[in-house]
Amino acid sequence: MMTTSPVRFADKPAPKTTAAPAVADATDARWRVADVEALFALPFLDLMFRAQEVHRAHFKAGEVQRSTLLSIKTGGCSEDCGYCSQAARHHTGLERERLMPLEEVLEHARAARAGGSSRFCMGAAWRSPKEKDLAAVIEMVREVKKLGLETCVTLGMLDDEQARRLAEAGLDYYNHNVDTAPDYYREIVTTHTLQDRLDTIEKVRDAGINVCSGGIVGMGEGPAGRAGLIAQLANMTPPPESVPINKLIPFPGTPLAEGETLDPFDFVRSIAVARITMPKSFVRLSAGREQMSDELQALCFMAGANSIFYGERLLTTGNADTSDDLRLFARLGLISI
Ligand code: SAM
Ligand code: DTB
Ligand code: SF4
Repeated sequence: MMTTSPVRFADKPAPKTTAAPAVADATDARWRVADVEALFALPFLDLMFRAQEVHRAHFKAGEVQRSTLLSIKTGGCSEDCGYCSQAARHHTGLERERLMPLEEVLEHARAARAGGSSRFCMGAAWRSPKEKDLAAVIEMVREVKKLGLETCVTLGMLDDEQARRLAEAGLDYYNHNVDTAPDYYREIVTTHTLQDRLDTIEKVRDAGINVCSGGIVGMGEGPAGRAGLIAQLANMTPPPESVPINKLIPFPGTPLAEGETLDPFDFVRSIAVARITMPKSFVRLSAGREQMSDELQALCFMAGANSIFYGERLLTTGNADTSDDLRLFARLGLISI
């Protein structure tokens, strides 16, 4: 599977649309975890070069999609995801809230549209939605779509009928992350299984909704764990249209609050490997951006990230300031799409 791309030297400018063909055309091939680990082990500059080649063969370099996130139902979740501030059993000091009323959601959506976001993502801290709640979310999807925004929701596990109804409402994307490597999943979550997550992703796919699925790095998984996560996503047929790569935000009161910190270059490597193995997917530089320097974010864009969460908040914590983002886009000549 893994081939070495020819190294080009700087005496001649590289032709505009060259890619390492065996890698760029590997969309439908299976990635062995060992091959993905080998990508992680490449010297940083070689990895970045290959990621750039693949990125430029499939996307316009510098174009970055922006999604705005809103927590429509915060806290009090029955699940035990070790990273999450919203699990009822973790003592994070977060107040459990009720489902946000439609009009308040629409105010946020209008502001997101005015700010230039193209997609509005609504997140709820549920294991799975109850009937009354789903009906309310369906109404939100319909109304947000009328504003001309793409819609995404993340509501936990779905059954076939729920996925069908969301599709019928015109939902564009469903976010459901696999979060970590298969071998590591039970270290992080015990109240549901990875198979439960995969079943929901399949139902979403079958209903005709675009899949948004990614994971978190920096949970102590190590390079093998990161390779396992990315191989798992890349081997989906097809891979998710949207792949959020989150850097763990360590919340005091969660089991993962005190873990060792990730080398920032390993975060960049994760983006680059996602780009190489999922050439046609949007790779989103997701949680953790608030703590990243402009230079680190620039490396992530060079590694092939072409989507961000844009807006002052993620779900329960802050995001990079929009004014800083606009300045960074201008400094780097990035174009939002
Ligand atoms: N309850 C739904 C679910 O689990 O799919 C939706 C909300 S859940 C908070 C969405 C995703 O946010 C998780 O799958 C995880 O990838 C990400 N996330 C949550 N807490 C995080 C943290 N502390 N750091 C980084 N990413 C986090
Ligand atoms: C995703 O992969 N990241 C977003 C979104 N999907 C729902 C959530 C990030 C949450 C970060 C921690 C918080 O705000 O609670
Ligand atoms: Fe958090 Fe979602 Fe897990 Fe609930 S299911 S604890 S909201 S990540």
